[in-house]
Amino acid sequence: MTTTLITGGTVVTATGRSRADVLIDGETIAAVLAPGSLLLGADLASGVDRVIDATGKYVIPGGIDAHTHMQLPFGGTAASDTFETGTRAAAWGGTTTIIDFAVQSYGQRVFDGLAAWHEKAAGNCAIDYGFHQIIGDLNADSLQAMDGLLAEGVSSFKLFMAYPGVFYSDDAQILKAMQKSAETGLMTMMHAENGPAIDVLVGQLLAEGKTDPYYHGVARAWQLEEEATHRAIMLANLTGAPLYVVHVSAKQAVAQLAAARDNGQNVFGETCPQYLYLSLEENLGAPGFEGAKWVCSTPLRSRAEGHQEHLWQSLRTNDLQLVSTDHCPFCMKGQKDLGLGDFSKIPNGIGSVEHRLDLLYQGVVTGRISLERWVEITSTTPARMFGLYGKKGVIQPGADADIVVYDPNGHTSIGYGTDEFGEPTGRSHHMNMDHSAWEGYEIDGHVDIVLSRGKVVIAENSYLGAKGDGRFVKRGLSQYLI
Ligand code: DUC
Ligand code: ZN
Ligand code: ZN
Repeated sequence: MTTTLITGGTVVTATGRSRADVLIDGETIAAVLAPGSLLLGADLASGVDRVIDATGKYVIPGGIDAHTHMQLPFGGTAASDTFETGTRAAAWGGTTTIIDFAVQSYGQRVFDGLAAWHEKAAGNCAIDYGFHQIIGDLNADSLQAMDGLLAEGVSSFKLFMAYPGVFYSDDAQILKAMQKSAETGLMTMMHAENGPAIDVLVGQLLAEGKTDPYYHGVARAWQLEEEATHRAIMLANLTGAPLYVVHVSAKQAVAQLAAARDNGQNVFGETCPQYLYLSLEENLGAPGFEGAKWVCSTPLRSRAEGHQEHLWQSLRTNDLQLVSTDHCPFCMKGQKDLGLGDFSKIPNGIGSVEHRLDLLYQGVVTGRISLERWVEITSTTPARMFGLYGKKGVIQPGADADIVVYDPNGHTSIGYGTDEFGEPTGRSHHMNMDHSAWEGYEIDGHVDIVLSRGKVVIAENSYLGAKGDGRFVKRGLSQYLI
């Protein structure tokens, strides 16, 4: 078994920072030692197989992205990252665990959907992975199957109040699923947008000739996010189900979550980097068909209305608990262009799995969140929220050695790699996309070294891992409930 000592760095956790050395034995953290500690001998460094010098750098628990969609069939095509390409890109960005959404499609049995997801991921991942279960056909058989999810290490399921005819659940179905959630302890995850109302607006806009990507954001109005969020909260209140609202983008939806939490309800919310940085005006409203790059649901919101700054503040005050990516990439050519002339046919999704840590670190640089909060919302809370804490999300003896050495003096230039004339831009990413939603973003920081269960998978700007390094992780019930 390889022993590794990470020395000279500042270990940052959700609760503080200190100079410390981290000793790794095989796949797990063996000790966190004060610098110069003689506890394990006077010259520990010469007794280990590998020493990593982290002087001047942060040593943080590996990122946990609790919301990804690798190779998801959606919108008449499939998300362009496979488990192989997407988890490798995640590793490049300091994420060492993803929780992807296994899909039960309409007409399919829940465990057949779950088995299909295992088949896609097994042997292909660069980092560890878990699954939530999408329930896309909530019938009596599905409700019964939900009793068996926890034993499979799947402790959360997602319902959709949007996408009628695809994943949609009506209020009666949601009520029944939430009763099951209250009974079993499984976390109900909710895509909270009023889908039937959105579909009416989509039809009206298209009939008026408003076909550009911008109108995707107009149709998916914040009122319809707020309304669905409120409805989900009230159904959770009635049933006692723990509720986690995914990809919150509207400040009014946050207010609903905050009020429910103040009321003592087990209600939680995530947001995503796109809602913190990007906007309806600048991105969805980009000239021509360019805005298609940023078509995702919930949609990007108006900057003039102040959603972005409100979301940052909500992360600071814990009205929102964590940041995931909702990584669901599609190429412009052959995928997003399915919606040329009809915004409703643009596959919904943005690729960010590689950039979450860097983009959120910019929040530290700009003073919007603390260093500790950065670790909390990108690793520790996702671990606690979804039953991984202790093994993941923390640097302590016995935890998996999923560790990132982050250089606050480093620099990261994000982009696709070539400009519109095919000339190299000097920027890069590793996701399987023909563009970047984050083109031109400059990050004051850099993911230097990434260890996944003790194995160095990223170092010196090289990928050193292999497909199949990542294992399925069984999750327990949420460790975040009040
Ligand atoms: N939203 C997206 O943007 N893509 C995948 C599914 C979803 O809910
Ligand atoms: Zn969703
Ligand atoms: Zn999603």
